[in-house]
Amino acid sequence: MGPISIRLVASTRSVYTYGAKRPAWWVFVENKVLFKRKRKAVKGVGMGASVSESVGANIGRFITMEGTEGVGKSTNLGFVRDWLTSRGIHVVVTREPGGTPLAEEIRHLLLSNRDEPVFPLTELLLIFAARAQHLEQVVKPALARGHWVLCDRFTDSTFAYQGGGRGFDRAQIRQLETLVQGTLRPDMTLILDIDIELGLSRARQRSEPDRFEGETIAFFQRVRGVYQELAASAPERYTLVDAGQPLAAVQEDIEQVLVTLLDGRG
Ligand code: T5A
Repeated sequence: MGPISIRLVASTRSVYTYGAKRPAWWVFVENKVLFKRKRKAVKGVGMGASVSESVGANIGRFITMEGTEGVGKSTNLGFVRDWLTSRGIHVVVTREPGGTPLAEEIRHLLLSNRDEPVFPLTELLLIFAARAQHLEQVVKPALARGHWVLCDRFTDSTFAYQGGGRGFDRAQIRQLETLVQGTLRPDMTLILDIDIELGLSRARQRSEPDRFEGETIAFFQRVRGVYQELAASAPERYTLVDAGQPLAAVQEDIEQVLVTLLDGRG
């Protein structure tokens, strides 16, 4: 049997929202809460906290799932959630754009087909607006509680779709990333990789094309190209999984990544 992990975690005020009662500190043994002490939060504290203030409280793990259309993110997110949960890890599953009522409204604005053209800058800013809300309300509080956050798409989608697809300069996206996230980045990102036409055909079998799914094959090839570049640029953070395989084989590959991640946790 390997060493047992014990962690004492103190909260900062910035993780509290809505004046609810929240634990002030926790003792984790093997990622399960053994003991927690509660205190009453001050009403409204945390609503305006900056990302950088909360980064110090990032004690859970932040895992993101990425890929082009119909690649199987939602399907495999459920697999990852069940796999982690069965090992006693508290998992919060969420998505982008979306994850809070306001951010879901922005998602609806972004995905619906409309007659008025949506300018690339409008799209980019809406995505980061939704992200700012989602981070403050869901992601940072969950991480600070020691929960693992499993997010269907995050800022790598912005680099891939708005950067690769729409042609935005990567440096401009990085500026917004820093403004909205501070230093917060996912701990691990699974990029599901698939032939574009195969993915689109899977997505179209499931539902009517949304505003993004109406884009050209060339657009999605650029998106895929950025994902492949990201994976090659930082193998310690990204794993590229061949999502064109039968589902069982895809999930075997994902399981290998999760085993490695759990082996390496502090
Ligand atoms: N966006 C998002 C940006 O442009 N910038 C950003 O910063 C962000 C955050 C969001 C859109 O917003 C854009 C990108 C997106 O276009 P979305 O719903 O998150 O949209 O993304 P989609 O790719 O449209 O999600 P889908 O729900 O269509 O696809 P999934 O979740 O990847 O696929 P899933 O799991 O639903 O699977 C699709 C079908 O394939 C089957 C499933 O059963 C399902 O029927 N399937 C398989 N079949 C055979 N073999 C396998 N291995 C299979 N895996 C899944």
